[in-house]
Amino acid sequence: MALVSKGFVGRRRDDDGRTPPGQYLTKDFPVLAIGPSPSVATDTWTFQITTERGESRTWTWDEMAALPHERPTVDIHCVTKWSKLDTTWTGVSLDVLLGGLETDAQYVVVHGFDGYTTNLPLEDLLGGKAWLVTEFDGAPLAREHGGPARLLVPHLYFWKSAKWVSRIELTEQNEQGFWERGGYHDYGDPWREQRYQGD
Ligand SMILES: Nc1nc2c(c(=O)[nH]1)N[C@H]1C(S)=C(S)[C@@H](COP(=O)(O)O)O[C@H]1N2
Ligand SMILES: [Mo]
Repeated sequence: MALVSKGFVGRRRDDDGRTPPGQYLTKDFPVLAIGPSPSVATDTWTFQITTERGESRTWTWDEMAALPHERPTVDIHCVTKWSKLDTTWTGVSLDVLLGGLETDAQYVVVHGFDGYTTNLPLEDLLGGKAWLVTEFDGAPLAREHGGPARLLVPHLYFWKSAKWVSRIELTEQNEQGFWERGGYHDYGDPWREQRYQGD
């Protein structure tokens, strides 16, 4: 009698291989932050991009709202090991915000209104891979998740997606942010399990 175990052919997962190594899927949306959520009013909100040459661009809430928006549906992966599939956001592509900027910078430091910082290569904000988002699931982004506006960089661990985003600083050198100084990885690719420096 042939004994055929499904285990031999690999257990089929319902995620089609969309869960990076070491991650589990959740339907919840956990909240993680280094401190209390700052209160950021949209009537005084501004978002700024500064370059290594000392140039800057600033948008008010209404100016940001007037830009073309996209509605990406993406998977997100937190270094604390939860992943969430098919999350839908509304926001402005970083390609729009960075377009035509004169810079030789290869890195960015992203700043939040709570004093949070995180670093990544400039390239990872370009090419349809990153958004400044103001809605989750078709509703205004909740304050605990970074409302009124956060960065969304879903191809990297979620700590790179700065909540309450205030400024993106273009830098020539790689300058570490809050978690990166604390030992987390400078790049943070979930598919290569780049959780900590040296991974
Ligand atoms: N401004 C700011 N952004 C932040 C953080 C923070 O403390 N402050 N925490 C980061 C971390 S560690 C994670 S995992 C995600 C969590 O986002 P969530 O609370 O919406 O799940 O936000 C990231 N962005
Ligand atoms: Mo995190």
